[in-house]
Amino acid sequence: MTHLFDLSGRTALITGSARGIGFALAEGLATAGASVILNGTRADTVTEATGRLTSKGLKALGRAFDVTDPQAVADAFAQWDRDGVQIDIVVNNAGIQFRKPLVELELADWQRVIDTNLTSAFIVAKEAARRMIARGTGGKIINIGSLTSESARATVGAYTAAKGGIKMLTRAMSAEWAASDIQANAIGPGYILTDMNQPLVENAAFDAWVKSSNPSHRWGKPEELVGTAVYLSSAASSYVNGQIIYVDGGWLAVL
Ligand code: GCO
Repeated sequence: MTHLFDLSGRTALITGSARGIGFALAEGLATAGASVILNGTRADTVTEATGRLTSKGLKALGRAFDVTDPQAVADAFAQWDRDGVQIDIVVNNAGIQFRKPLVELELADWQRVIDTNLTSAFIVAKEAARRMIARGTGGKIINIGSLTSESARATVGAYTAAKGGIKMLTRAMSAEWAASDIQANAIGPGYILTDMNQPLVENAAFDAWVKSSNPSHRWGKPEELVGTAVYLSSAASSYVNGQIIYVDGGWLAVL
């Protein structure tokens, strides 16, 4: 039965994986047998993160490139083509947060959040899916959503719009790619203990709100997302398409 979740022989690209949720998912997929490719915008942090995985005997490579830049993404895939690296799994995790009321939000900041959190998923998945379809090998696309894929929170309007878009882009991908045996799904993390959320953790009122708003009465840990990522990356989810699985302590399930 465990072979269902075995990722041996698969290569997974995880965007935004030098830290936080992305790094935890890269480590988890590698532990499940995948060869992982870490990504970030800075070569030094990507190299450091990659080294943390290889020092544990895990199969990991790193490549720093800007996932919002179509040419940089095309160049990365072209290099993997030349190197004979076949990307079987893509985790579109790259994301930023920018907290400001909509009436004060500058267009440039709106665009930066949309580009990083939503458009990059389109750019990267398009390059991967074109190759998966041409090879006839199928594949896995896992987009990282959010509670804000479902419900809005004031002051994170651009992020909410992007994460809502992630849910529907995931369904659009499944509409077009399921026939090619590509399963496109999403994971919707709850409030997770990450660097991005550290200002919220340190805010006593916000911390109390998070703990009172989900029946588990606690923040989640990045490694608690790994099981769902392995499931959606594996043969165990071969007939699952267009879904978003919330890993949120039960937040969205209860009043
Ligand atoms: C915020 C947080 C959230 C979480 C997560 C919740 O400012 O409210 O950053 O956006 O990161 O997305 O699912």
